[in-house]
Amino acid sequence: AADEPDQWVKSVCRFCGTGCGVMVGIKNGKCVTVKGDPNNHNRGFLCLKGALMPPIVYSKERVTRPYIRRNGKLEPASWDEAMGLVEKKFKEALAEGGPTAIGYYGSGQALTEETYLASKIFKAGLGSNNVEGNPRLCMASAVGGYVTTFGKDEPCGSYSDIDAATCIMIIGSNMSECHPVLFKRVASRKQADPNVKIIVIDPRRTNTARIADEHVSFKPGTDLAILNSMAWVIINEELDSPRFHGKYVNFMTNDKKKVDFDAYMKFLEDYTPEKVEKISGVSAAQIRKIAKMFGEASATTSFWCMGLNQRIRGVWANNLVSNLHLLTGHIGKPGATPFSLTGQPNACGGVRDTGGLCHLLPAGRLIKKEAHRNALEKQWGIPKGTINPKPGLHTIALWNAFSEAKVKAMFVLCTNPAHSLPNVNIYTEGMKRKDNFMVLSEPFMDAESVKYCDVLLPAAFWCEKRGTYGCSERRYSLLKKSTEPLGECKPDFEILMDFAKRMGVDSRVIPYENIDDVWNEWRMVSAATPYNFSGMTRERMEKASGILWPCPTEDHPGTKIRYVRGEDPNIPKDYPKKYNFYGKPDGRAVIWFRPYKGAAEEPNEEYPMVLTTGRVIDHWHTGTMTMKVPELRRSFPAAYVEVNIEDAKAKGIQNGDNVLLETKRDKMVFRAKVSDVCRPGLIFVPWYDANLMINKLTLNAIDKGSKQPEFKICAVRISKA
Ligand code: MGD
Ligand code: SF4
Repeated sequence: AADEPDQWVKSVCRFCGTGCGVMVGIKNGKCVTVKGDPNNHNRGFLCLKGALMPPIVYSKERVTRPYIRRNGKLEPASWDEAMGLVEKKFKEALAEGGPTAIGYYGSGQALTEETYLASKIFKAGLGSNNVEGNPRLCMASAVGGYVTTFGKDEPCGSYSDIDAATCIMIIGSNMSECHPVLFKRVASRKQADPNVKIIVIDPRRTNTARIADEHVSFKPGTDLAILNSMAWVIINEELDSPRFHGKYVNFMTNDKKKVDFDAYMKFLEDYTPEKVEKISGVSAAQIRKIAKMFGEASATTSFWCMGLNQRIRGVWANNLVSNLHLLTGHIGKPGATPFSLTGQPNACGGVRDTGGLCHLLPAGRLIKKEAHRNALEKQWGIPKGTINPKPGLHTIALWNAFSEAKVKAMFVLCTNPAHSLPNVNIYTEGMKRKDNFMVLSEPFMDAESVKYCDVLLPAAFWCEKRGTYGCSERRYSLLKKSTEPLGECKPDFEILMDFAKRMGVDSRVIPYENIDDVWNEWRMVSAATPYNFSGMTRERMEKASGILWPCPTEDHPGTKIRYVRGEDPNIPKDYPKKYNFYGKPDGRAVIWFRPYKGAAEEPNEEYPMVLTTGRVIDHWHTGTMTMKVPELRRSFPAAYVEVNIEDAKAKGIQNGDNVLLETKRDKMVFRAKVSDVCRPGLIFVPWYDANLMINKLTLNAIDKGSKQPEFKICAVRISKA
């Protein structure tokens, strides 16, 4: 047919952390269609977002040349003029304030190689550890949870656990809308075997909850108490596995004291189902029921996402899910694993693995550890002592410092902070200042951050460049370049290299001809660590539909289960025990005592309800991409507020009425959607709409450990507008 592509090029979906494989259909050098890759884990399925890419690539809002802001207006400029100004401003900031006066703010949607490169340029080339990115808003608590429990970041299992699980617990995740193709796999598992039990723990009765045997609706923020109570029931019903936890687990108090199992039982006495019913609003009978489901199953897998991560107790909530797996031994067997779902397509691969945060270095190394810095300096061939031993500023601290013009020059790439940061008015006010400077690499003119940047660089988009994404299950896949960049657009790799050269970065720090060189260096850098990407050569990646790390040799198939002898290549074949949590010095994972504590801003007399925010199925984050697709825009044209029927009745609110939302920070009017999705006392607003930015109302309180903001809970007042 006339519209048939003349070529199909293997790639990966641009959106969620499911990481579906796609085939990009090319005709006359243009991307004309997209279909699912039948050989990838998604088995050819895609959701609408993943399938409807062409109108995004060719949207009329594409930025196709550089711009400089002059007298308040963005005016076209040449690449040389734009990059010349970036160089001048960054050099001035360095001269005035030293390396802490500059910063990089990147993304879990940038390619792995791009984040590795940016982090290296700033940390090794310019002496600044102010390297952050939107994964701090997204997965930081999961990182904190894994590192404190297992000693190493990233999930232990893989998507194939879904097919073997007999109980699946989904907590703090609206998987059906946020990871639709993965949710399809869960629903298919349930359909094929109705004896498989599904538990959904969520204060909203989302579409995810509609396949649940038990939907647990609780007072927002009290899930920590529920998880502790499940542990209490599991022990009291003798559903725990002393053989497992006796051999492979340490029990640890909140202040890091090693104690015994009896002390844990004592700690849990505050969380009997009857006590937790009073805290959470969940009946003791339901807590007992789900705990038994979890413990009695032959293999339980738990999934969670932002509902646990975007909390001031995010790390603790993550620990508490892993506790249940370590208590019961539901770990390291097919179908049995704790599993955090990643929000973005490359938050794992790009940022966490390659160390694109202010306290990290590649492959799980830490800036504050001298041995880690020195090992990396040696591998990078740069003088010992080059890397600054002091971690940089985390995301909220970095943007606070930029707003106060203490950080003077910021490089923003592949993220839209003027829309996505919490309590965003503070930060957009800061971006307006004349005494700081922001350069933005962005493909779309209507992204909110474009309004505030001083230089705008036209970024090549998705199919216009080459590199890797690493999705939730540690699977890395290659995105091949399939079309030429529009106009004067350049891949972020080229933009970053140009920046580094202009800044006079030592050529030993950036010895790359092309993006494949960066990948090969990353393989080498990972090789001495449990990450080990050595076997993932570019030649292999060209053909394979993704490989799961660790993958130490070219004939290694990739690793589905970590920490188990015979599965994880980091454990010697003659290791005397079956499990080895090698991230911990004694090979034992940790069951943490994490008490329930309330949210940063509990409802009160003035603001008596709870506001929560999140995604809808058809939109991606700040909407810069999905709002360009007519079908997706039509299905969710504008943000709204979801109100429970009882609350609506009490306030005289009808479906479709305008409703005023007020928090301590700002107020805004939304259309009401009255339904039974939210529990009474809770309202939900999706955050994709640039015309109705809910982040003007949200709170920037952060988790003490992970520094991740509490997007999921703040106090709000609603009234008919
Ligand atoms: P995106 O819309 O994904 O949101 O926040 P952002 O990262 O700010 O922004 C990506 C930007 O990169 C877009 O403007 C897009 O057009 C641009 N882009 C696309 N491709 C490329 C490319 O190849 N190169 C370059 N240079 N640019 C590109 C996400 C953040 O938001 C995250 S990760 C989470 S988890 C938080 N979630 C959240 C929430 O749940 N509720 C609320 N209220 N706020 C939230 N904010 C957080
Ligand atoms: Fe893309 Fe996620 Fe949809 Fe898969 S489920 S097609 S990765 S948005």
